[in-house]
Order: sequence, then structure tokens, then C-alpha cells
Amino acid sequence: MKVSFGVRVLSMLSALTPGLAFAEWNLNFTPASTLLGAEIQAVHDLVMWIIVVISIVVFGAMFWSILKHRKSVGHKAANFHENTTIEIIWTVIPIVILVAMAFPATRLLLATRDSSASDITIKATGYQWRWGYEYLDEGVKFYSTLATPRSQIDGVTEKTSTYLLEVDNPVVVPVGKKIRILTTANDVIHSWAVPGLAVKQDAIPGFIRDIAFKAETVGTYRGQCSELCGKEHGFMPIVVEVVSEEDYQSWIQAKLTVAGAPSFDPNKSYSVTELVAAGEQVYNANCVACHQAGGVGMPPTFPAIKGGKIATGSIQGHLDIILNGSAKNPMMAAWGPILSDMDLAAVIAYQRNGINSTGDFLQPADIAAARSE
Ligand code: HEC
Ligand SMILES: [Cu+2]
Repeated sequence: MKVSFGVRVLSMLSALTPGLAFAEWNLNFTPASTLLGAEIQAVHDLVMWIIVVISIVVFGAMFWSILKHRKSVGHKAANFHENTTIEIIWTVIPIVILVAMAFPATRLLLATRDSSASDITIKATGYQWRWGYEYLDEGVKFYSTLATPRSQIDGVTEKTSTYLLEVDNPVVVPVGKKIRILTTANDVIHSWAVPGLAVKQDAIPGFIRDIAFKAETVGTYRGQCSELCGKEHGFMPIVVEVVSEEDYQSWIQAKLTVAGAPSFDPNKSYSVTELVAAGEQVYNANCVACHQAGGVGMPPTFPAIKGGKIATGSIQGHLDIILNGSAKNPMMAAWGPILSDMDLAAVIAYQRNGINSTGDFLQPADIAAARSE
């Protein structure tokens, strides 16, 4: 969104006159649906007012002195040194103010870190560029990928109000329950942040950090990765659906059923047309960010699939780089742990017969065999 400089200055000024502030110039925190969120807001407001009062007193004294005691009105400067009383006062008062601010802030910071006695634990793993979630006790596991269509990103179709803030698989949690989020990452540092739930926690490769929240109201809360993590940093949003306990239970059951029964038949021989059609979807959801529409790539960083040495070479080599990733370049991740046998067979068929025309393809059963080698 483009905001002109004038509007920014105006909105900054309007912050000083709350009565005049306009609702759509959202300058404050996103209202949070957690009690901790409300406390964070309260501490912020308290510190803000302390700053306002200090600024008025200090700048008031300064400008008053400049104005009344200037040389041109004949003021004679007093000449004195080392007033112990004053020096003690201007050391003690700031210390008292700092401690008064640090006390509630530290207490609150510790409270946001307290993930003990949580009801549900979810591990959130950052990938370039999607989130993976695992409900540790329930055994539910899925990836959550940006759902905004490419046409909106490319400016071909109208952008919706949830532009870049929508995903295929949201995180679903029950209302009024303490949720513990464990964060980690697979490649670079990401950050799991949802303002409406007052949580933000870095996701660091090789480390597990945690943060907890308890949502008080049912609703949809949207956030984004908040650590600059590469080219598609703005394209890995977080969506948390806070629902009733019953809705949560039926969602968990549905997820477990889906996980138990794959949406494809592992022993079926699919036709090349079926695989290419399915593969185009897989490609657009997972590969298009780097290899681009039509597989033209962005050489030299992201190689073209169209006419690519591997993508038109031996099909085993093609399968290998997708299944296990590139040994030379970690940007080309191992997709084996992320995609199903069907998805892998489909995306290979699409790259070889949709983008290229090699004529050969693999079945899901071939992928399963390659995995168990
Ligand atoms: C984050 C960017 C990125 C994404 C996303 C990505 N790739 Fe790649 N891909 C690369 C890079 C970089 C290379 C070059 C690797 C090398 O030099 O070894 C590559 C190479 C390839 C090659 C070899 C190309 C050739 O013929 O030389 C294939 C095939 C391929 N990727 C398939 C896929 C598939 C299928 C997906 C989606 C499931 C995918 N890639 C997603 C970055 C990416
Ligand atoms: Cu990220």
C-alpha cells in the first residue's frame, strides 16, 4: 500500500491528539484477543505517557530558558559549578523512573515466556517459504502454504482484503486453551508472529524456542513471517483459526482421517495427462517462486526447467534432485519429506511433459520404491 509522505506526517501528528485520530490510520497495536496482549498494550501506554510527561518538562524548561534568559534581553549568565544536591537529584530521579518502568515490563516479558501447563503443543517449522506444523500430542502434521493466487501477486486480478495473508491449511486451536508454540526452522531464521494473539518468536535452525498464548475470542488471526528470510519472505503468512472446543475436535478427527487415507491410489497407473494436470498444481504451489511460470527460471540464480539439463536428462537424475535436493545448492531443497509420492510423480510428469516433452514419466509406486532404496 502506498501512503504519501503528507498522510504519514498527518497521521503521526494525529497520534498526539487521540480525539482527532482516524480509525483507518491504525497507528496502535493490533487489538489482541489475549489477556497478555491487553497487558502489553497497557504497559506500552504507561511508558508512552511517562515519555510524554518527561518530554514536556525537559523541553519546556529548555525552551523557557532559551526564551527568557537570552542575551538580547540582557540576561546575565550565572556562573556556578558543582552543586551536589542537584547532581544527586538528577541521578536519582531517572533511576526511580527507569526502575518503575522496568518492573512491570520485566514481569510481563517473563509472563509471555511462560509456556508451562499448556493444553496443546504445536511445533512450527519455518521453511523457505512456508510453515510446517506438527501437533505433537495429537499426531497431526501438515504444511501451510500461501493461498493467494499468482494472478493477484502479478497484478492481473484484483487484490482481496486478505491479500498475502491467506493460506491453504490454517492452524486451528480451541478458544480459552493455553497453546504452546515451539518454533524452529529448516534453513534460515524465520519468525512466527501473530499480532492479534500478541505473539512473536524467532524460528532458528538447530534451536527450539517457545511461546504461548490463550485466545479469549473465536476468530481468524493473521500474521506473517517477521524475519527477513529471503526472496519470498512476504509470502509465508500465518493464519490461526480460533474455534470452539467441538469444532477443534472435529477438525482434528478430519485431519487424522485425511492423514490415514492418502488422496491418491498408491498402486494405480495414472495416465500422463492426469499426472501433468495434477503436477501443474503442485508446481504452482511449490516451485513457481523460483523456477517461474512455464519453467523459464531466473538464470543464473534459479535454473530454467524448460530445456534444463536435468529436467530433460535421465528421469532418475530428475527424481533424485527433487527427492533429495541439490548437493551443490541448498536453495533447491529436498522435497521428499514435504511432498507425497503422488505429488512428486505429478510434478515430474509436469516438468517433463507439460514444460518439456521428453515423453517419459513415473508412477507414485516408482517414487515409493525410490524412497525405500
Ligand atoms: C527456493 C528456490 C527453489 C524452489 C522453490 C525450487 N527449486 Fe528447483 N532448483 C533451485 C535451484 C537453485 C536449482 C539449481 C540447483 C543446482 O545448481 O544444483 C534448482 C534445480 C532444479 C532442477 C534441475 C534443473 C535442471 O534441469 O538443471 C529441477 C528439476 C528442479 N529444481 C525441480 C524443482 C521442483 C519440482 C520444485 C518444486 C517442487 C523446485 N525445484 C522448487 C531452486 C528452487
Ligand atoms: Cu520466513
